[in-house]
Amino acid sequence: AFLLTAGTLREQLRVDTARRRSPDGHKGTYGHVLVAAGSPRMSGAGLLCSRAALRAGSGLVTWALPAPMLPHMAGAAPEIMLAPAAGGDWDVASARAVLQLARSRDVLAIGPGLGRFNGDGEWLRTLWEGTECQLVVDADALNMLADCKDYSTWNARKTDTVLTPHPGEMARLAGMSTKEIQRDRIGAAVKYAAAHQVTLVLKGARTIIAAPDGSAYVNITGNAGMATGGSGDVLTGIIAGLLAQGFTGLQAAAYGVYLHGLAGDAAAARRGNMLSLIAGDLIEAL
Ligand code: NPW
Ligand code: AMP
Ligand code: MG
Repeated sequence: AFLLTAGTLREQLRVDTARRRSPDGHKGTYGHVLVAAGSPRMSGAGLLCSRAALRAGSGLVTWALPAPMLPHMAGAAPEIMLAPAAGGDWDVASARAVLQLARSRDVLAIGPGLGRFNGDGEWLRTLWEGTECQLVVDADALNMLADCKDYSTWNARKTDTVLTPHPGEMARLAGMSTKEIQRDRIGAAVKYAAAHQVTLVLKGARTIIAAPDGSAYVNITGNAGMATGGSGDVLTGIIAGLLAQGFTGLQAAAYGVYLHGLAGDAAAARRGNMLSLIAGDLIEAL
């Protein structure tokens, strides 16, 4: 595995870390992210994810959410467009609505704060197989995936897929214990990414980014202040926002993890301590 530094990003991963907005670019130039996340008790996860996608530079962000949440979220972040995707709470039928919304978007990010519901495995399969968007799968959507034991037989995705498990989610995906995952983080990430042809981000101190081709990177930015509710939801939005601007799955995952950690370091420095860092600070520090 390689250490993930600015040099590695530029030279090995071909990420132009100095790139600027083109002077005549418009919001359509920088991609459109659709976020399907949040539920009544975890609305913040969807909001953090959507705001992070905007701060990472996506031209437009639409947040698909259950209709009853819409009046409460309107005004929470005026830059984000809201799209009702379910009549009540999330249900299996809402997959069709999300799929339809995704048709005119570039990236689909699913999972933060979604919760679980009847038929959620079918919900996930409909989006996994049906969308041509680049896909970021996090949180509850990872738990759905872990419960879909036949998912290796699903139609292969045509665009890049990024999975962002923390060690607990990784343990569920791999059918191992959290302790076993932590004992060999690089091995677990590399094996899973190659077997399922996805880019896998195994989070936690020293996040691992593993590519479908078997290569892997170890991130060294970030600090323990980021061990706070919602910081993973922010990472999902950052990676989605980078994908929208044309980065590949591996580039967006590696650059996103690196920037997420740098934002955490900057936010802790600005605050004077890491203990009081909260997830929203990461977004402001981007
Ligand atoms: P243990 O105890 O060590 O075996 P869950 P969640 C493990 C939403 N949120 N190193 C650890 O397992 C999310 O988006 C909403 C080692 C831990 O007990 C999800 O939808 C918020 N182990 C939902 O909540 C803010 C680690 O995993 C277990 C580890 C549930 O997500 C908060 C917990 O994982 C949250 O983001 C590490 N670094 N990290 C909102 N404001 O709306 C995790 N583990 O059971 O998957 O629960 O991650 O809290
Ligand atoms: P989640 O558990 O999904 O909210 O994700 C937590 C995020 O915070 C991930 O990006 C982790 O890598 C990051 N994080 C948590 N604890 C630490 C730590 N001790 N050092 C660095 N990053 C951390
Ligand atoms: Mg999380």
